Amino acid sequence: MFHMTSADVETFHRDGVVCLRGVLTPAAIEDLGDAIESAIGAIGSTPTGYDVTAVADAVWRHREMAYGPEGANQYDLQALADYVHAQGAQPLRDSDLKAGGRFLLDTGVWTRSHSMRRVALSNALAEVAGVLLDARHVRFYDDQIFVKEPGTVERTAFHQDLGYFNVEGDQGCVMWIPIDRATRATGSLGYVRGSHLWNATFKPNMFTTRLAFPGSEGDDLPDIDSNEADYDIVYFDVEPGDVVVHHFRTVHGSHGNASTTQTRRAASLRYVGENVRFRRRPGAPAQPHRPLEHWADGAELCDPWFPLVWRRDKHAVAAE
Ligand SMILES: O=C(O)CCC(=O)C(=O)O
Repeated sequence: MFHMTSADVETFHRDGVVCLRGVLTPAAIEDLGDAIESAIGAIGSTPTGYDVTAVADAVWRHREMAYGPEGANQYDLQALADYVHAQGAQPLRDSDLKAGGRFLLDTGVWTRSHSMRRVALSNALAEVAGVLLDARHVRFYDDQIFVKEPGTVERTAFHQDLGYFNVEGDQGCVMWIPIDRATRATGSLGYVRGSHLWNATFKPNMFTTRLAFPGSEGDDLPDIDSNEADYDIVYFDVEPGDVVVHHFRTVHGSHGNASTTQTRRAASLRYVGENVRFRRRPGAPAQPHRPLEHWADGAELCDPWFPLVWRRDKHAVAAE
């Protein structure tokens, strides 16, 4: 079982991010690989799976194209495209790369995949969250998977995760878990050290452009993407098995994938402590994979949609 040191905890509190090496077992890496591959295979037939590259091409290159995919309904892509054009927003691309790869994402894969559930609800990761968040208990909030194929030019605009989540509070972390080797040039995440302490909640942006979602609330994030040198940004060279944990207020983003052979696949798992409450955030992405319409602001997350995965007194509990 992975042993976290007090230096790891201190780094997380100071920087808002810590890279933990060799956390996952080979079986867990294989489970994540299976979950990611089946999510990729299902893009176009689930409510939350998107080929971001195809959408970006439709928005900025071929305006007459239909905004697919057919089966996804998390975003009203036509309305977003109209908003992007009305605002004159530009795509965020690594223009020096030879294009060819796709940026793919999906959300809530754990609701469909046993393999994802095995990893996301495991004691190993839940305990890491519990210790870093100094929590009495930990609930799993949700997941996303992010894939950048070789030659993906789309960057992930710098952003803060809290603005995308329907919660309020401070006890939250996100584990970015690559199952392929990655560096800054091939899409490893960059984190602005200390940004979790900026005392701001930023508007969620659309990832492929810096533009915030229409109607979203919060502060405007400065243009970090064009001015990386002005910020203290750390990129980790990662290997399968590593887990990079950031506070859900830490600002982060990634470049495209300059590799010509190596895909960059990652799962992003989100955990919250007992102080976090439900809060419907205007402009945050819809949640078609789970029924949250009737939730009231301020409600505790005591519900199987936010499985209890760890308790300090018991160390581990079976998921509710
Ligand atoms: O993998 C990416 O490019 C984005 C991941 C991300 O923003 C996250 O896990 O919060």
